[in-house]
Amino acid sequence: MFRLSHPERLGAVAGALDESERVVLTCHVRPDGDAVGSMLGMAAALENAGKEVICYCQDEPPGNLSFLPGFERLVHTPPLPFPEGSALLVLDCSEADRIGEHGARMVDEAHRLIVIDHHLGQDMCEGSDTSEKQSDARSDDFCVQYIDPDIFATGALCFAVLSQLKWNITPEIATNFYTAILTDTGCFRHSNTTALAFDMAARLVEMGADPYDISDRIFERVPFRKLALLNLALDTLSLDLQGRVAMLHITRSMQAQAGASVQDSDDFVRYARCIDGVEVSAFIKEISDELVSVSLRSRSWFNVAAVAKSLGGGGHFHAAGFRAKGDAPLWRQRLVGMLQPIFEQREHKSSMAAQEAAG
Ligand SMILES: [Mn+2]
Repeated sequence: MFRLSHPERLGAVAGALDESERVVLTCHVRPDGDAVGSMLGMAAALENAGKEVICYCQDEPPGNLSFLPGFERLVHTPPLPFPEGSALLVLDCSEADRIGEHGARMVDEAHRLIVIDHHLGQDMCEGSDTSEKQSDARSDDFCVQYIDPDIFATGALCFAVLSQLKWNITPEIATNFYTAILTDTGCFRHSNTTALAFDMAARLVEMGADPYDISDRIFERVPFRKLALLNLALDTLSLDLQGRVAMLHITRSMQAQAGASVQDSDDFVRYARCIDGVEVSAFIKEISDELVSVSLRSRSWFNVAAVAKSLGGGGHFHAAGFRAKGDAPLWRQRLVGMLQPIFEQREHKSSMAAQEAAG
């Protein structure tokens, strides 16, 4: 139905799900629309196929996802000891540690491991073979995975798997997968948006997803306190390095003043990113007296994942982050210092290229 790379892996994952009678579904920590949508969509499909399901995610999802059909399925207590004979379906995540504190043990105790993801992570099948106890007891097909970093959302891979199985896509499932695709493509604005994203979205709308209602519930019901916090954060917005870098931050006292929750500022980095001429943007959030979390975004050529990685974090080329000791003023200064030589190097290279072309 959909043309995707690695059809053999898609087939293996579809087959493994079909064979499993009991499935524990899980995703990454601090779950987003793609993680939750994928999980709830797959849970409904598996249950409709007569299987027993448990949906576990360590952290509470953002409140604006609570309208998703089946949201009440989510449990935050780890299913341990792992239910006998159950498969573990890991969605939007391919590292045991990213599942959370209990991820490694769940992977260790699962009867079978099935991974569907689009992150560049570790090979979970390889990782799952390391303990000796397992290699004897577990067959070759203990772990099957379908990981495609070129695909915009895990929900899209799940949709492809269900299509392969020819399982019925109900309006509930369509709503969850549409949400996964909508949120992970940034409303079809991110660089990962392809014709397939629109194709799948159109099919999901035909199958019962309501695009107006979903957008309304996710993006147009912002609590007032969030805008109060944004108001304070925008006061800190500034440009550096000739307008190519934009930064903003929030302190703990700003959060207290606005009565805001930690999640209320999750997307603030985009207010720095959207400024004309800005290549790199940063949002610094003080999460305790000693600790900040930093979100980095870039527009075109700048690899923010490399910067984040050098500071113990990670992410994608255009979107990355890290946590570090210190406060917001310190990290604003430090980041400018780190970014400046990279911009200078780029300038140097392009002026050399221009000279060569001229001479
Ligand atoms: Mn995702």
